[in-house]
Amino acid sequence: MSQASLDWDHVWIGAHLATMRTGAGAYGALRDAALAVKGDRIAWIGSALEARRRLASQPVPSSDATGLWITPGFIDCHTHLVWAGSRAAEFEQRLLGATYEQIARAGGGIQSTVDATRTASEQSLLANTLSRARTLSAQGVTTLEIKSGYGLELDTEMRLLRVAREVDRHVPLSVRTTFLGLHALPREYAQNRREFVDRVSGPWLDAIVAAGLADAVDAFCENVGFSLEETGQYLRAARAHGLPIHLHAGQLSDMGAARLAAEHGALSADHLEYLDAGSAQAMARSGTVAVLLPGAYYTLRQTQAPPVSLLREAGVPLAVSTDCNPGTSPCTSILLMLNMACTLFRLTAEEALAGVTRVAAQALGLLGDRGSLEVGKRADLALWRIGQPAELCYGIGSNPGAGVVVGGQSA
Ligand code: DI6
Ligand code: FE
Repeated sequence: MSQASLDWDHVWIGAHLATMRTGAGAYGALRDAALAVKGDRIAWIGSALEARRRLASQPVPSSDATGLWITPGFIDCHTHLVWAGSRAAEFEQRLLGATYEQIARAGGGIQSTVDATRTASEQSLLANTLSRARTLSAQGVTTLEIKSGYGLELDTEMRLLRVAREVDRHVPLSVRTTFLGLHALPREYAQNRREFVDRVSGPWLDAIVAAGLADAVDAFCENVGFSLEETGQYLRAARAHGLPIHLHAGQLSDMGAARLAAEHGALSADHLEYLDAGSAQAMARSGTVAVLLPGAYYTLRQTQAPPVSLLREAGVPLAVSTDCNPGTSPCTSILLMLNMACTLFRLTAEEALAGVTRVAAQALGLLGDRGSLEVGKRADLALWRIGQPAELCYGIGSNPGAGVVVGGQSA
């Protein structure tokens, strides 16, 4: 044969691909297609016919994927996956009328999870976290961001980040870690906010960076969290270390946090129920992604949805994530988030799907490497038994997952 030898390790033949490439039509869809991998990269994308023609002369291990859809592996770009204990009692209090803010101010809320987490062993934290990560993996998640934030003392924060870093040794996905240093003011600093913020922004951050435990930072800039000034101090310290920034912004009130995120060139500003047009434009200028978290909106029974049309008009990319956490989004279903992003926030199905693939990759600073099916990108795939991509958003509680491929390997 004159044809150059096929440099493929494996090829999936016959599937429809939702490549999620921009400018390639709805969902970047390719029907009756084939996708080949070499090592951990996508090596070739083309028609099933062409793949079969090439294989006729040069056999390569292949899978018949006829009737399946393949999307980029899902990216859950905002989770607080490592915690101990349960907040079911708080859920019951809220059913009786207490608000999230009232519970937080009375020393419950995040502080109660901190109490349970500080006394939990690394082993039990890992077991809980792996169980959550496996549930996400079964729904097509191949990249998972995990924040710390339930330690609020250096040792425990480091333990949470170590557990997070351990997850991808046991579950087929890759993890990005975020040091959420300013999540809540722990009780022992109740009279000493200043000292806490100084420590988190100084020696704690230094130690976490030195140990290589964080890929990014985050803070809860909110009336029950930290002020603009406190958050700004922390973000400046993070930038001095060269760490990318995410920010919980505009979840319960508009304090100007999204604008602060934009000023610091943040990768993402997350939640954004409370956001004005000027801040949306600032985010667009700085290339900051809006991460929408319908699970928290739903759990807190909020009534003001993020201003999606403002964000669209400004040209801010929209990501979608679980926010998996024990207080406001005890949710390990990225598929349910797709549904809620559409039903509660009125995203189109294609926007929602982009929000857990291409745009979520951008929110983690990984767009050049993953988030769409393109030659050269990481071979992270999710396989689905569906007739059309919108079914991923339309179903409630079903899971049409037919497996994932992570770094070129079927899992
Ligand atoms: N916003 C949230 O929704 C979670 N953290 C945050 O900053 C809630 C965390 C919790 O209530 O445990
Ligand atoms: Fe969160």
